[in-house]
Amino acid sequence: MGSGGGTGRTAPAMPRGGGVVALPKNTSFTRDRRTDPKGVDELRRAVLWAAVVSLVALAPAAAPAQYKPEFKLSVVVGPAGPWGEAATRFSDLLRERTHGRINVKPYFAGQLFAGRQTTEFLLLVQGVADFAIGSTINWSPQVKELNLFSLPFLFPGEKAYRALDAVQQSEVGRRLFQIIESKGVVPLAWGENGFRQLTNSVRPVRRPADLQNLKIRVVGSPIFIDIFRFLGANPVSMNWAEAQTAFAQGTVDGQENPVNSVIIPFKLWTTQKYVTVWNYVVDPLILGMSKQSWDALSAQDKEIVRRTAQEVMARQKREARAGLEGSHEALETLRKNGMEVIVLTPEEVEAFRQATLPVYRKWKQEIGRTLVEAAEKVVRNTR
Ligand code: X2X
Repeated sequence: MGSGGGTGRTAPAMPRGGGVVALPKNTSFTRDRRTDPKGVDELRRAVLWAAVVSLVALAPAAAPAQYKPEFKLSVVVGPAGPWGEAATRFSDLLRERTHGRINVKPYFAGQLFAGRQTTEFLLLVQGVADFAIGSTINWSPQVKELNLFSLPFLFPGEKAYRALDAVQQSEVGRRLFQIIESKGVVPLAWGENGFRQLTNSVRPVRRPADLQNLKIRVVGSPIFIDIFRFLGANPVSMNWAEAQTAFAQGTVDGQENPVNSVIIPFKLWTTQKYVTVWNYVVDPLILGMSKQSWDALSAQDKEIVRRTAQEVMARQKREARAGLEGSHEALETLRKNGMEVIVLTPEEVEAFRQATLPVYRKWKQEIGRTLVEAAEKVVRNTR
């Protein structure tokens, strides 16, 4: 440090910025720092050096991992309902279990992707979002295999939920997770938006003919445009935030979304009179983490993140299905709020399935025959 001769000033122990860092006793400076700027440099260097030394000395006593102050969690919906509530629960639990090391903040209503919900996956890849509880529909433009769940009527009738779970737990589910991970997002757990049901403000829909010319808002994912075109409707793709304005202004006639996670929390009865329960596609959720953010975690924290994600999303799935799987209780809420609920019979469903077969065939190719056939086999073998 000091270099002999001069006034022999002892350096003060307080660095700029106020941290308390004691300099070694014998630290001295050779120039008067009031008159010699070089002395100031030396002092600064000494203070910095002392700061580094003392930080290193303190390190073992500090928290085992120091991460960024905030981890961002993207969600397309608001805080109400099973989907949004899972975001809050996951954030709270993770903060608690890591003693604040992983401080997650949920960004609801698509704040992080500024309305463009089909870009959520890219935000994760880039590390702009650290986490997302994302719909597989919103991620399907980047992960085309996720269109599997949007193949019309892949999960039929009574066994729909069991068949879905079986597919997710099978080689097909594992393959989908591998594909997602290879693109830069670590999938931690399956959740569920739910089976999507049709609502509209014009007339009850029981047959494909009833959909003729109805203007239906769909997500900006091309398979949905195909499905509704084949059914004779007039599909228009729109982000969820704008869609609600469109319902209120009556510029679209209808939409499709699950009961517990969207229709109820968004009170769609204020703009939509008729619901058709037809389970035409399912919309799983995935709680995923940006690979960049994941790689920065300690092994212990990775384990906590994974366990918490699985726990929270298992509950989320149960809540998304409550009163829908094996019963129709949840539909009562819709009736009570003035909606006319049309539950299609298996024969009525079959007419829609026939009408959408060309879409199924086309998208089976797009997604990949092998993967789709493996899923079909799991569905067939589900009792
Ligand atoms: O936009 C929708 O319809 C929603 C909320 O269900 C999705 O994010 C796919």
